Amino acid sequence: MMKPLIAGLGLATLLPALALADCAKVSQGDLSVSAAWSRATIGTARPAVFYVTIQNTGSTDDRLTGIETPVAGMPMLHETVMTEGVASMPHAAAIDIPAGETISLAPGGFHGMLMDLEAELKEGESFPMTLQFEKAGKVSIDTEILPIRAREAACGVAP
Ligand SMILES: [Cu+2]
Repeated sequence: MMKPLIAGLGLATLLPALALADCAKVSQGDLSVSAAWSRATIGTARPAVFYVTIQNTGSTDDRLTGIETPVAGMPMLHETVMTEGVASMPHAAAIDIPAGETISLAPGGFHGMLMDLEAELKEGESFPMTLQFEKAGKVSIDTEILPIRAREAACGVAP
């Protein structure tokens, strides 16, 4: 009878103090959205990036169809594709979030591209991002602005 309790607590309590802080997580319906991060920018001339992890714990596929944020006039979904050694970033109309899977928007793959920045993104600050899903609807999450050379989220994603 104690088993489920111990298993549930184990992950959180056994992590050493040095482990990364848990990412903020927003759940809605079958989806959990966490580890939203971006990079600081120099000025507003070039677009900023947006990365996030989306977990679908349900039995129905969903799709991320768009993103929206007050910090950018034209946020878009992109995919980084390598063709014969040359990287390009075609617009992604939607990103599949299959049932039972965890999809990450991460450097080198799918990402949000924040065009028409309203203001410089400053390291240590954060901004709201709203993700639009086909089935789960809109989910908003706070996006951490990491250093300009950051390669991954500054927090751990709970499984
Ligand atoms: Cu891009």
